[in-house]
Amino acid sequence: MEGKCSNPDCPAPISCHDGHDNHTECPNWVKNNTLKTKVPKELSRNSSKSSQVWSGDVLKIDDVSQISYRNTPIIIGLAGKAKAGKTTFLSMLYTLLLNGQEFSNYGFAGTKTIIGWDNLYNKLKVKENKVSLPEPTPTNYLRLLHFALRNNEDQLKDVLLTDASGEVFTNWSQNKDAANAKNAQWIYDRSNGFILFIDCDDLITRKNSAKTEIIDIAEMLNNDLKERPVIAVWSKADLKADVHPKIKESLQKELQEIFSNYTEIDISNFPSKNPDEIVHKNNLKVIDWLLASIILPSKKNIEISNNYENDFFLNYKGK
Ligand SMILES: Nc1nc2c(ncn2[C@@H]2O[C@H](COP(=O)(O)OP(=O)(O)OP(=O)(O)O)[C@@H](O)[C@H]2O)c(=O)[nH]1
Ligand SMILES: [Mg+2]
Repeated sequence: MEGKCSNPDCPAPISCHDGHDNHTECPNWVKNNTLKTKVPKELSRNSSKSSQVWSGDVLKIDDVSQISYRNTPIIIGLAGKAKAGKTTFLSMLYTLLLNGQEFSNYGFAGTKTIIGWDNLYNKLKVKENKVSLPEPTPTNYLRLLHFALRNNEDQLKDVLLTDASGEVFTNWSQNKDAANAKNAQWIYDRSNGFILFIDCDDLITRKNSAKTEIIDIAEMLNNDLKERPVIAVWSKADLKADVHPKIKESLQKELQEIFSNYTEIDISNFPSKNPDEIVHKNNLKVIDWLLASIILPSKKNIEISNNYENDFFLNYKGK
């Protein structure tokens, strides 16, 4: 098991400093390795309420402990205005995995939200340029979808992807403390990285007003971001050629100025050929980039160079 104990002198997970047979039962370990799930009252009253019993359905805020008991999950926050393509992105991710596509450094190792994924998959029916799509996410919803992923070193990573209504992000970008923005703030406080949705369709129809809304969300994201990575996705990129070049360039420039740990990519759910890079590859690359930015490779052993190469005594390191 991975993780680190809150007691700096403790070597757990190798063994427990306080003598517990199982280090995961030690309060010092739990303090560092259990996701804090302090829930605002209003959130737990609405549809985020958990059934506490594993059902395979999407997880609610109160259910996070079903995942966090084994290691601290990586939470990826999907941020963007209404109809920006957030839920469809999730549906497409699962559809691609079902069709045998893979993340670049991680193998799919299971999910606790199989019913939730299946519901999304069944709503996204791709038939030759015609896609039937999910309904708008209700404003009081905060769903979490889960993947367990395994890397080449056989380490398990739990990943949770958030799905909340775009309306709450627009409210949040105006006032992060607003009562109707709590789900967005929950996502902001807990996510390890973010996907910021840029809706090409909206940029075509609403032009600068659409751009301003994206910048507002970006600025609020940047408010207390620290080093957390952000990937901007130009969603509905099948339409990107019709976005006015000046809007495209200025938006790109402004986002680059706002964020430091940042990249961008085009994604779509409408393939115009088979395979179509922006559909079949880029949706997965979004997660690849975030995981690579969040999970930094473990530090190599420090190599100490010395100037005693010819001195056998000073070079002796024991056997
Ligand atoms: N052209 C185009 N339209 C798309 C694409 N993906 C989604 N759409 C359209 O965008 C609409 C909204 O997609 P959703 O995934 O529901 O958007 P959302 O961000 O989850 O919306 P909220 O839940 O309301 O916040 C869909 O109903 C489609 O009409 C795409 O790749 N290309
Ligand atoms: Mg949605």
